[in-house]
Amino acid sequence: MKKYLLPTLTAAVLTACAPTAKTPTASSTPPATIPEAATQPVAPSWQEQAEAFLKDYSAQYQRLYAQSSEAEWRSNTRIVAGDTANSGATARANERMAAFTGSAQNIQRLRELLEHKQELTELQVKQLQTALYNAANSPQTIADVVKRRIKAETQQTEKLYGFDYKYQGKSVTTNDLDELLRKENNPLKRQQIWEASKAIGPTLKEGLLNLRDLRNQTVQALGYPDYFTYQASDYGMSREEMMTLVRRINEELRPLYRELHTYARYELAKKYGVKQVPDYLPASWLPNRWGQDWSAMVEVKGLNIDPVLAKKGAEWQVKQAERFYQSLGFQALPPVFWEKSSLYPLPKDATYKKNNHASAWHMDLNQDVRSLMSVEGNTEWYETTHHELGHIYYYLTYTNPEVPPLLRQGANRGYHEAMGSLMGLAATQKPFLAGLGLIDPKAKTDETQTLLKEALNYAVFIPFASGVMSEWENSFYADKLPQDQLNARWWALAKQYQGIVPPTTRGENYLDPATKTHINDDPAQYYDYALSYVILFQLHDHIAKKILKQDPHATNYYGSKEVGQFLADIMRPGSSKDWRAVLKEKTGEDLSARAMVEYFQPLMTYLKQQNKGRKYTM
Ligand code: X8Z
Ligand code: ZN
Repeated sequence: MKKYLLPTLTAAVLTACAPTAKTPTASSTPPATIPEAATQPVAPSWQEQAEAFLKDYSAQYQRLYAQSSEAEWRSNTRIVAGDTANSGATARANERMAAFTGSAQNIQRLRELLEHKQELTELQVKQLQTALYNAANSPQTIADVVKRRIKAETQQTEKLYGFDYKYQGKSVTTNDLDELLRKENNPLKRQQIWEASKAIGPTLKEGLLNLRDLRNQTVQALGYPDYFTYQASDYGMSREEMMTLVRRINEELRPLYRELHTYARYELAKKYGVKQVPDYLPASWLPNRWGQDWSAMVEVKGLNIDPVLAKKGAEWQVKQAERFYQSLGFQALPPVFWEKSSLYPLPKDATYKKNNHASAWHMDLNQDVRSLMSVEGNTEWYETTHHELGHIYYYLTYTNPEVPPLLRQGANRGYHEAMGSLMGLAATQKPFLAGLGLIDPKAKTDETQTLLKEALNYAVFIPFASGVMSEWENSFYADKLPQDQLNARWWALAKQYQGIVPPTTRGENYLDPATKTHINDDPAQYYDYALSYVILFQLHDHIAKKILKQDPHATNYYGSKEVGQFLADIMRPGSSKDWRAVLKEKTGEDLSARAMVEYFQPLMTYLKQQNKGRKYTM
């Protein structure tokens, strides 16, 4: 999903059209003298005042949001080296947005209205709080800092997605590198591929350090100590509470990870013909640039859909994902999605580049929904396509008259990430694939290997997301990690949480964390994905057992309107309902890794048996 630097107005614009100028404050400041014989107008109640403010505010917010999205879209889909037209237009649109959402008058009015919380409706309070939260991302009391930050973010995006990756002297895409890392068996070549994928790091260092300061300074103006704390507060949590939560999740998955880690070290050493099994996994051995997904290590006979996906092609995958959502009762994607999305890789001879990481956009907080992807026919993109459509259907479902524009968001950010990943999991289970005709339904398949492959995807992700990424960003933003320790800290965390080490020493001349796009353009939020996996297993457990009455390991959601209802009910209120209450109400549970741990429990016996006599190093 895409997150924006949010907005505000210049003083001139404010007086002309800001909602505050039109909102009477008669009840709090009565005129000193009341003209005789004048009929005393009834002062509007706080509820009426909030309503008037929010009506105006939301209309302007939505308009500026759409302009910002449109500019950002262009900046992310057409990256031309040396071009300044797009970045200039994007910076201006974002500055207008910032000038509005962070305006001193808006902030003052929001605070004033929130002082009368007791007299307002819950929906009003939630909107006002959201607007105040948004304001902290661009307070105009420090307009210059905000302006510099907007510029720096635009420049960082250009550097990040304009980078020309080279392998063996030729330009390659990140899709090419990912494919090579999944397939190459020669460890020396693997190391070169991995190193090629990290070459971008140093080019991002100066920009990232600058952004850290600007991001911290921005939110400090409204009283948040640092940018990490600011992002955690979106969940109604302190930084410490968030770190405690992600550490707990990591610990709950740790016994499984320890088995997977031991298993992978021995299996990969065998595969690459290395006699001495290493204590820690060389990063270049793994089929993913950051070691966040090892599922390509295992091929389950009878369940490998890569060949059929390659044959059917990229377009089919997007259409198929849509059909799956439709089968649950969601509507067809609107024409604008097909007309304006950027779904496939650019042609080889394109004179420009585009953002190479998948995202979904709610352009106008209304019906204009688009996705930016580089879909190819393979399992990874098959899942990612389902993931992105999850965002799109979330957007479309909470875009309804009951949900005001300011609350058109996930119950929390993790929910937004969970929906599509859940559908991605469902779309790879055997009964589903058989129903779709993607595999031979009569083929005998090994359930343990299937579960192992899933664990190498979902369980392996947790130490990366809740460990390495979250801890690093917490250090970076909140603890002001010194700039000569950025890479050292990254690899210390990778060793501690993932049991992964770099193939050769990686000094501070590299910046390996910056090769992860989120570090640059989705800052201090990566725990969203860890939480999303935890949530998705909770939802899946409920759907399988309570709705479908199927084994969670072998479900087929296809065509179940009841499953669609269940998901749509979670999506429909957006962020107008408390996220904890939603989970409790829909699953009967609080947020917990219980379902995820239980799902993989049958694998533990197998792994322990496989790992018998092997040396454990974590
Ligand atoms: O970044 C994403 C999505 C963004 S909408 C494609 N994901 C994480 C990642 O790629 O690192 C999905 C799961 C993990
Ligand atoms: Zn996403």
